[in-house]
Amino acid sequence: MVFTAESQNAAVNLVSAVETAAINLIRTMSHDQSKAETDAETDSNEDRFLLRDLGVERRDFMKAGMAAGAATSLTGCTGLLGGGGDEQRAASADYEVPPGEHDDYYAFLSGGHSGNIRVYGIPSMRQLMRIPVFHRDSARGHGHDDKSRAMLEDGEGGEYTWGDAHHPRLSQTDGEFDGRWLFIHDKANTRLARVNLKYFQTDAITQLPNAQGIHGLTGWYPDTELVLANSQFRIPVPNDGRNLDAPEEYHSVYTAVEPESMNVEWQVLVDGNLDNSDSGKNGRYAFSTVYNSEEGVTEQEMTADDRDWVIAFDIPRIQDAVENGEYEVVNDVPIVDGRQGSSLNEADRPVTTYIPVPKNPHGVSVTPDGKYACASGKLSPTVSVIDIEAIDEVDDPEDAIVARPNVGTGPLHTAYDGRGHAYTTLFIDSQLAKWDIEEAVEAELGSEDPVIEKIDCHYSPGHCQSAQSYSSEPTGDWLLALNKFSQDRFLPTGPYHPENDQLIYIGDDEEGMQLVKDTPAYAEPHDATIAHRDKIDPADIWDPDDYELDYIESGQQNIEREDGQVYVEDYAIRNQYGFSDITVQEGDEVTLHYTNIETAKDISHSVAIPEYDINLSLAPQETRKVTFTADKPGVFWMYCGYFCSALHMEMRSRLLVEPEDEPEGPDPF
Ligand code: RUQ
Ligand code: CUA
Ligand code: CA
Repeated sequence: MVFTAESQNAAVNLVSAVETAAINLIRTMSHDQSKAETDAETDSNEDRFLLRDLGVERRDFMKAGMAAGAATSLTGCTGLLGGGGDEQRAASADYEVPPGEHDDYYAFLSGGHSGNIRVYGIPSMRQLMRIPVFHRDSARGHGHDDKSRAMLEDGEGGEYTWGDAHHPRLSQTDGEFDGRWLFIHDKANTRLARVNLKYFQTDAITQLPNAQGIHGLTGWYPDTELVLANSQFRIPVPNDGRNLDAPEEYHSVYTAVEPESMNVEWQVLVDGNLDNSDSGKNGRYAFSTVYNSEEGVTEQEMTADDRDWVIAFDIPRIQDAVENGEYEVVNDVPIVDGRQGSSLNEADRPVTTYIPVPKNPHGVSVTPDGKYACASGKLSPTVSVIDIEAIDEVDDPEDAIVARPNVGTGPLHTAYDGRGHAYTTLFIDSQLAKWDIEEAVEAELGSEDPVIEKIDCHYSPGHCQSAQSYSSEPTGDWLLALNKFSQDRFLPTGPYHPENDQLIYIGDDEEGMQLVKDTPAYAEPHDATIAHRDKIDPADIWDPDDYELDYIESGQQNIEREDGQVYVEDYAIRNQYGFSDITVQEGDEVTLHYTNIETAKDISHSVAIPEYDINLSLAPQETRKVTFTADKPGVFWMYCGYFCSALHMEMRSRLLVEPEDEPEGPDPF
């Protein structure tokens, strides 16, 4: 079954024409929303005629607005795409988790440009916790103690103040979530972070060289031997000022990081630029979509061609190349040439295989049985289904594509239920399409027949993620649609609207999909990983063996002074610190090294210092330290930020900073 442009059915062509018209239309008008709205109401615009001639209704025009991602024409769209209301409220009653009861699943949602991870319970959609990753967070003291501050400062740009976290991935052993780590990337400042799931705490951040705009992320499965990260933006390699305005000399790389050491092991240089990524299940291929095979720098250039690619990375073959010295070293990282013309791709077993797919694909995900990699079309209403085993057998990589169902407009991401169904978000249609994978393989390319059912989403879903879909054992009951717009779904909160994460029950094939809950989300979850609670085993309190700092017992408090350096060792317990005051001199470098010696769970304390911008947060049995310069003389009440007991308000001690020069003037009081 070879896919050609001609073999697309009429529906596909029609929608493609709509897309093209829509993109052209939005291009000319995206600067001027009121003009766009006016034109939507009149027939005076040339492109509008084109849309009408194609038999496209207003609804499609609204969809066209979504197609170009512009802020045009969104108002008015809600009435057309509507839904919600009483039926859903009735359905949700069946899925309430009563007060005091626990959820079945953890959902880890990325926080987008908030830079964090949010932990939800499913099906309640209660937000259980936030895990700060790429930004300072005072409640959890992230970026407020020496270790986490160093993590945030370690980047090439010094201390970055934010990150853009998209694709959370749990570590797996033998294809199953092992509850050890969660990995998340920072698109903004090109980093990879590791969250320790014993403590729900970020424990490592690595800057990735030779890359920019780290986007797609996956482990190399079944055992997460590597974490694999896509670079979306093409840049000169190295990016040191050379080839500034020579885009043909820019490159995108696929980066492999060893999860234990967080060491950058190798990179693969590719043609085009990488978007999303997923790994096969058997330790061989990993896949990335490429939407800019044109290697353009403008939107027009990036959408010029009819075809882009899915790249299949042969990881063992790449590792052979690294072992054989077939690389160039840039910024201490071996870079293997995986471009189409590379000599490494002449051999029988190429390092990279470029599989042509319709223009500008977005998500790619591998089915739970490891058989297929499904690339969502974005600008094509189809999903391209790659038979992973066939990649080694076919002469023409395009022949590895065994299905291409027409699922609807703007397909972005695909998740699975383990019963042979796939669920694809339709950004432009504001829907989720459920389709049958094997039926798609049987059907003609471009056929709508494999689509079983669609459900409205509110509005414009980006990712969808079903329970344990990324592992080889999806549970097939719950699915999250992470919608980019909430529009009219919640009480208005001013010009910034929350996103809307919708919980959909997918466990009953006969009844069909059921929308169960709307949940407003602070900008901006892109993706999620959902794991059964049995897969995650968090600690109640810290085990001091898990950190390097000394544990400070009650009675062991101590102050050392030497050459302008003051090292304080102290402890916190309800409702006091070991020292009721600490005296230092103006200009001293002060280190506070504190242990929370509580053994009861849920009793956290902190050491907050007014006007010194310090909040050392301490979970039970945790030890942390913070270093600062005592550059302001005076009295500073160190206090506990957690309401830890009835005498919490009394839990404070004094930092006395002796002035360098005697204060002048009489006491006014
Ligand atoms: S990618 S939906 Cu990072 Cu689709 Cu956001
Ligand atoms: Cu400790 Cu409040
Ligand atoms: Ca393209």
